[in-house]
Amino acid sequence: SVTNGMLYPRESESRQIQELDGMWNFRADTSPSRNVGMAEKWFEKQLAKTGPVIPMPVPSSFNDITTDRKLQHFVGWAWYDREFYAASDWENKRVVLRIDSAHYNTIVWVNGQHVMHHEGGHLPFEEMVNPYLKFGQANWVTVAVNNTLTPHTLPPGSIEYMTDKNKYPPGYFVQNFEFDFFNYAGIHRRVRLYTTPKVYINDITITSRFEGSTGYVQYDVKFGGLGNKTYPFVEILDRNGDTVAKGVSLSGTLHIPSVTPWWPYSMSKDSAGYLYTLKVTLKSESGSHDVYRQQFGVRTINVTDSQILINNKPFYCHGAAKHEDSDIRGKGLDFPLIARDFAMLKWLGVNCFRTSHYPYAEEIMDQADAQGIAVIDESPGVGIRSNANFGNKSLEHHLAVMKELVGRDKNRPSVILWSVANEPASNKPMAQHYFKTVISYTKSLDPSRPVTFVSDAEYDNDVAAQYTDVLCINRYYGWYQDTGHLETIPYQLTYDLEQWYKTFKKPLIITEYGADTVPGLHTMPSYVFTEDYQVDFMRQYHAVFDVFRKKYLAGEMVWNFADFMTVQNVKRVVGNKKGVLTRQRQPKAAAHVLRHRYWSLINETH
Ligand code: GCB
Repeated sequence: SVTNGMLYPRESESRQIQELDGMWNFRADTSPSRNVGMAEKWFEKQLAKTGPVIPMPVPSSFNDITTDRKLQHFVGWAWYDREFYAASDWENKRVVLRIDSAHYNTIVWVNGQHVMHHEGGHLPFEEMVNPYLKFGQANWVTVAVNNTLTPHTLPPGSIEYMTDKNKYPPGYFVQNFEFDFFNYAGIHRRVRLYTTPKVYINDITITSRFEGSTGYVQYDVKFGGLGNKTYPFVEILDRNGDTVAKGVSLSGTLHIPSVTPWWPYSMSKDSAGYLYTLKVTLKSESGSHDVYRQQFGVRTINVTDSQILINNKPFYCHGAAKHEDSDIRGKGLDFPLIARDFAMLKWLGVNCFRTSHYPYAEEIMDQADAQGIAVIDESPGVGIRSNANFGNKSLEHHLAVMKELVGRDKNRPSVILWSVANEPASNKPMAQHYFKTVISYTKSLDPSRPVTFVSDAEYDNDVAAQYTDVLCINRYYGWYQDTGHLETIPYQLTYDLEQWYKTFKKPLIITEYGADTVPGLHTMPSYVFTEDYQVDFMRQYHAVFDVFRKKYLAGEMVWNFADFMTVQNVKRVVGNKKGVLTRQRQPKAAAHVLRHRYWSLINETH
């Protein structure tokens, strides 16, 4: 049986890629019903023939590209289309259209014919398009993306119509949600066509461990296409491209003598981010070959009642929570931004980041693997707070999303922990069954990694933390509570850490602490919103962390790596300013404090 694997599109001697990134035609359906495009079937002809279009870059959020306030805050169907050619010699191949992510609900047509439908942003989807293509001719692809959030989407939200004619213009509505970042939308990541032979490698799963100096690599290859006889050949290549192990079956265990384990860069200077390649060659009965190269690392993750162990050594996470967010492109994939972020992560000495609050682009995850930075891989389960978010329909969707996420990232050595949600209402009784189910399902998908969710509840009312392997909690003492009173931080944080540990007996990570800081504001003594306050605030937390990291504190993660956009709100000055870097990725004063601390911790470890 073939369920679609989600192998990243990679070129090989048997696979070609055709990029569809660039300027697409774009039209937002701003009609009062928000549904004229669907009713008029805009996909049946080229978009420019249905009405006015503007050029829109792919990948990018559409919100901040133009000067149009309506488009910035648009909620509804956004339509994209463009032309492309399908080479005539592709007829004998399998041609797949892959969208790495689009937010939120997406329908795709090729030459006016329905190809696929996907619910959920932040994760890839694809379909074989041979039946819809005109080979050796021009084709066109239409993508309609709707960013409307409902109580059952992840993240959830709702639309509220304001009908008081004395207060609001006709048709006025607001989109409500309980998460603190701008609901950017559009085709956020790359769009590609790729080809494979008709009998093809559909999925590869790799897990690893080592004993002494020998690495054991368990692999499982799934193939797709007609015929049931295949002749597989697998080999493991080291970093230099030398073959270190071979096999001739679809699944098995290969041995690597004198293996080099994958380490975070904070734990090893020489083998940080060491990646092997599993080269899979699949010969079919008809003689065609498919070749795919899957990178992986050899490493283990274990959790005791007070520590996270990587390769049996304690790992202390000194990290940051991030966002996919920047000027103009919003959540759109951007290579210069990725490179800059990793340069700044290393400059800061960050050895671990959380993909708050949704799965990040595969190109980002590739860098974490290769540069040796650990990742807490989070699902888009953020803002699950109202009763309507805990029903069966929501739960089913959450499980489906976890399956897509684990399917996409399962082979990544950087991923040390799955986070199924951020700050759900885990103090509500209904959260117990919901998270018990999501966490145990995630463990069944991937028994090799610990699972958590991030809590903002209290040690004495959280009903879901008991199901996690690692406790993750967000705390804002001296910010949202006792604002400006730095002297309360050590008392409240110490008491809290002690109580959580006493209650659950699990390693603990403070996954968020932070203070909004407008760059350039200074006062002495420090005052909230100044750079000086962010520095003083962080020093209070760090003193407590230093006591507890010798016990059961397994990590500290500042909120946030960089400033990011939010909805307009009286608590937010053009977005959330808790970054230690500005949105343009330049340091505030606190960044220097963090850098000093994190690099001392690294030097302690080395
Ligand atoms: C939190 C949320 C995060 C917010 C942050 C804040 O607890 O997890 O998404 O941005 O607080 O700054 O309020």
